[in-house]
Amino acid sequence: MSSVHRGYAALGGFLAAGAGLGLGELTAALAGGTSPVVGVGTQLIDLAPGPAKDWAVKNLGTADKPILVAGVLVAVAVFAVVAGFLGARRPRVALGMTVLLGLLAILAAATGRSLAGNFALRILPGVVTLLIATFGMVLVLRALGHRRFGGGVRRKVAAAEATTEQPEATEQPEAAEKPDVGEPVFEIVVAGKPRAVLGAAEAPEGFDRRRFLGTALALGAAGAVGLAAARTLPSGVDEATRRAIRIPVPVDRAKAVPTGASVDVAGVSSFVTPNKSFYRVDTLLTVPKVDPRNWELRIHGMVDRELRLSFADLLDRRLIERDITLTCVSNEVGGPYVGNARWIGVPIAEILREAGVQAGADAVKSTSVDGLTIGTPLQALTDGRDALFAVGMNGEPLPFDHGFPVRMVVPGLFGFVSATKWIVDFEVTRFADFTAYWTERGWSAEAPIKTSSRIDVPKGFARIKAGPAVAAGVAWAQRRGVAKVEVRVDDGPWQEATLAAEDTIDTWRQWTFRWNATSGNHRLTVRATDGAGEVQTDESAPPRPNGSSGLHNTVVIVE
Ligand SMILES: Nc1nc2c(c(=O)[nH]1)N[C@H]1C(S)=C(S)[C@@H](COP(=O)(O)O)O[C@H]1N2
Ligand SMILES: [Mo]
Repeated sequence: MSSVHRGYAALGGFLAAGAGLGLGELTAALAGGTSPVVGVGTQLIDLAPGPAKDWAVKNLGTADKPILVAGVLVAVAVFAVVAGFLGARRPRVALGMTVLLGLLAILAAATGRSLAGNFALRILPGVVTLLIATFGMVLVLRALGHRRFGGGVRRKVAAAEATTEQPEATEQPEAAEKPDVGEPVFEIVVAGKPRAVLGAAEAPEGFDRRRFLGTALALGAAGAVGLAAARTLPSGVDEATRRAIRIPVPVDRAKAVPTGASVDVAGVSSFVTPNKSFYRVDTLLTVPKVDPRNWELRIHGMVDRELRLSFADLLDRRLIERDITLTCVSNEVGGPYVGNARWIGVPIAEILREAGVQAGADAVKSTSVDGLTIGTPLQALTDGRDALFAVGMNGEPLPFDHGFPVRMVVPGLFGFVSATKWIVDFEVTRFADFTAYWTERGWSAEAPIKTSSRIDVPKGFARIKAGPAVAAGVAWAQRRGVAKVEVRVDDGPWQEATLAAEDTIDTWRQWTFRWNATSGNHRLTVRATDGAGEVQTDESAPPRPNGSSGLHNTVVIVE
């Protein structure tokens, strides 16, 4: 068999899988259900061992998702090319591999995280992928000339008809047409139709270039059109709809941020983090665009009265506005996963009061639209802090990336145990009765924020001039507040930095430190003391299981 032939086969395998994937994605876009690519990718996220995920968060940041999607696509492409290539000689292997690919999509959809919902719809795109890819592969094998798949039949039947006058010619009519395989092709005749006995002896002597090109074109078009349409079809509500939503003015406004809360040093994190640069951490490959008109929050579990709140119901309630700093447990010492925003929302405590919490409950299990669960201590929602069902962020409806239309925000707890984005379900329960998504993966069930501080300027290995110099940064200890920040140069004594004005104990606080830089390399180290008098620990801990600790330092080159 020629390598040209194998090349066609490989291309055919690629196009068959592409057609399956394209139409599967299109089905997901049109009908709902789990997109094959997203379903498989999400399962990879959920099944990835903790260290792999930590590595991805640390080294890839937000780019981890496009990289994962690209990885899935490349893996599928390679697999399909190999399947097609093998199909040149071993059609059943090619077919088996193609079916496997479809089954993978179905399996991911069937077992992946999701809300209880329509199971058949969930796996439908995977089923479409399996059927189309398999059918496409059959067409490819047929064009390649595998007679079991109808290939070569045209010619064979024609040959059989043409040779009725000379029956002896049907013995091995293809032997002459077979350029590069010397073995004889064995043939059995069932009900008058010639069938090939598959095996190494069989060669696609009936390769039909015209049929192959037609098949390739059809499959390629199906794949390309399917993928393109799936990408461009609007999914959920659009940005204009989101922007057009008017959040009522809260009855209880946040007090103005004190002017002294922002220091005038270039490079320090702005006191309010703009939405577009606010860090984003979640496990979703595609950001949900939930339509607020269909959104509903179910409050149930250990409550006297189950509540169902629409988005309009929430906006009609008493809204409050608060500045709250959000922190991710995955943040390394000195890392970027912390941001401060002005939120508008409904106090969760008021809704819990209305529902009536029953004795014995100690937790809330909240679930997002994609089925991810987060566990939060009930106490943090009822002890008087401003735990919110947030609808607004920095003067606009929540951005899609940050949980539109509604998310939780709870001061003093890491995001993974409190800040459920795209929330749809809120169940009052007990920690003993469930395990939340991250807890299942080795993170703590409960995780208050650790007192932390960061040097923003100078950046590591910055070159500065000898003489009076300034360092600046932020420190945070939500719920406790920041009472003091100290900096030390090399192994010198701890010296008090100047604190910017405090907004609230739930927000971070900027600091500046003026020092006399002498030439040479110097290491600046920072530590904070919280409002309870607790000094930030210098003991290093990695993010897992309940947040990093240790002191941030920066080396500066003084010239
Ligand atoms: N639905 C959902 N909500 C989620 C997450 C998630 O993966 N899915 N991640 C949590 C984590 S770990 C953090 S730190 C915050 C981050 O919120 P942000 O992306 O708006 O900064 O959201 C939390 N809420
Ligand atoms: Mo997080």
